[in-house]
Amino acid sequence: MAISGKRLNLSQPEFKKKISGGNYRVAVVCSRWNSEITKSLLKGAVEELQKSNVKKENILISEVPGSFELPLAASWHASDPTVDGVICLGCLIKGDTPHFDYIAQATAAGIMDVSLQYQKPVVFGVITTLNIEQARERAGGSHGNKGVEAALTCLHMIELKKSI
Ligand code: RBF
Repeated sequence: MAISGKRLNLSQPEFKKKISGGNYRVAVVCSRWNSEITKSLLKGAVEELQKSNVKKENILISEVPGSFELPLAASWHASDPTVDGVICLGCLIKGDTPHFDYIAQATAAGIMDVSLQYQKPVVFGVITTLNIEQARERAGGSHGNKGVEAALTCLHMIELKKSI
């Protein structure tokens, strides 16, 4: 999708909104599978939170083995009343067997369930690509960094919730 001939990307100025996250507390759950990619997503997300003044001590980072474990760890954080939002980061790369579809579907549905159950933003920052090159392009390459976008989405949704 494109805006003015450019690819749609949530970290573009059109989508950026100045948010003062000084009092926000955000959990970031990051999958270790394809860690070359997920480390970049994590770096992007944490830097973006800090740019919006979220304090270091209010960024709670947890690691899980793979994307399939993201919803459970997200629910542990979301159940904490002091946590305003959760960011889930992972990277699923399509292989020769159908595992990709099962894991991607379960992860996406699980993350949405947690969000609705706890009435808090639980952001889907999981890259699902056909190969590692496409993943690199979305983890700090030509398509931006989806970790940055996940952080912006989380901040936006926390602010929206507080305003409603
Ligand atoms: N987890 C990911 O986050 N990304 C993957 O690309 C990925 N590929 C997997 C492929 C297979 C065949 C299996 C069995 C697991 C894979 N996982 C992957 C791990 C999965 O998310 C989970 O951690 C494990 O299945 C244990 O519950």
